[in-house]
Amino acid sequence: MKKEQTSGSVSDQKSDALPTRNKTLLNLLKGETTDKVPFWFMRQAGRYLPEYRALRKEAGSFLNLCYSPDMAVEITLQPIRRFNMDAAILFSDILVIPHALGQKLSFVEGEGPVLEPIRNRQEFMRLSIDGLHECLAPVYETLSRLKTAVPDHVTLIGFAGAPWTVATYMVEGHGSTDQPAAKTWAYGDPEGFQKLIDLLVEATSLYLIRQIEAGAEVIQIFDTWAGGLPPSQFERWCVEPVRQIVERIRTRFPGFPIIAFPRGAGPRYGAYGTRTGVSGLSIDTGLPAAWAATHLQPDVCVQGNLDPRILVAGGELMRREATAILEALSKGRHIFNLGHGIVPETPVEHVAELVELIRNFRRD
Ligand code: 1CP
Repeated sequence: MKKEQTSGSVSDQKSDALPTRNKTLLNLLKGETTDKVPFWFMRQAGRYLPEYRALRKEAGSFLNLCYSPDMAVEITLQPIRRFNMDAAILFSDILVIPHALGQKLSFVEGEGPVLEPIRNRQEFMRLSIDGLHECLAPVYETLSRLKTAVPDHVTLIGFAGAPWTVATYMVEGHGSTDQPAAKTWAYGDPEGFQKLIDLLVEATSLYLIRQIEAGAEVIQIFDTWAGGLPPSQFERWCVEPVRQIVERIRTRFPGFPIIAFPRGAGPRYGAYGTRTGVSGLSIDTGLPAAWAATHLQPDVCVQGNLDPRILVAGGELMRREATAILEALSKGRHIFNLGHGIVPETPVEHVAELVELIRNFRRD
């Protein structure tokens, strides 16, 4: 279990020196600067790796992988063995929360997640938080094993989806680019939709606190569909629920490092960071790194933001774009990452070349 801290100040966290000694990424999030730029890649474990595809075939179902600590530990470590990233992210999915709340969920090969949709107050009554920890116990077990299995310099990241993004899948029943069903409910019956968001805030806070107790050293909150909401709705459905989760985690673990990824938030990234109080902001592909350097880096650590499709293309374009991002963010705290998750068709050799480029970069 993580040591209780009495105050959230940066200097207090630094007194926790032993376990964080070599962890560049963790120390950066706690306010230190380094000449090396730490890196990891969203969705770094997954279908672009032949060793992942082999295990996935063996497991039969994707949920089986998430709920089998042996396999989940192995998959988390696969990209670390190849590329020695500065962080390992727990292998799981954001949709285990709806599953643990009682929603039917399956992952259809080549199609993605399929859920039995919850579209109104009546269908909401099917959900229950009572079995949450029992269903998610294998995830906690995975983290506690990873805590000792990851190399010393590697920071262990736990994660969850933000309530808005998770709700879009729960209401839609599958992935979508414009979330029509979730918006219909949120705009037509905001009080009813609020009940779903409140349940997700509660479940996600309890889940993330358990992840930290099991060994997660940083938490990332994925809000993949934040950018689709108009400014008038963004505060209520994206900012406020994440602010509450951050507060719940920090009440238990003062100053705990949390990164948020409000994808597509554009100029709202700044207020989002201030209002939620997160330690890091993961910026998407569309946000200019120079804008982030001016508007975000003075207050938070910035993570990002190479286009995953540029990693697929590779070559001179990749080298130029990656170097431009490293330089634009070199005056403040920066974790190199992609602007969204690695896609399955990414050549492994391109990842290896990018890793070398990041490792050889030094800020002046
Ligand atoms: O068929 C397979 O093998 C499953 C593919 C797969 C994988 C490898 C899914 C289904 N999820 C994952 C792992 C996963 N998902 C991780 C593991 C850790 C890592 O290596 O990064 C993480 C952090 C996620 C997070 C996740 N799942 C997000 C948020 C981040 C993002 O990329 O936007 C979202 C939106 C999901 C939902 C989901 N799960 C899986 C798929 C294919 C999707 C996307 C569905 C869609 O909307 O198209």
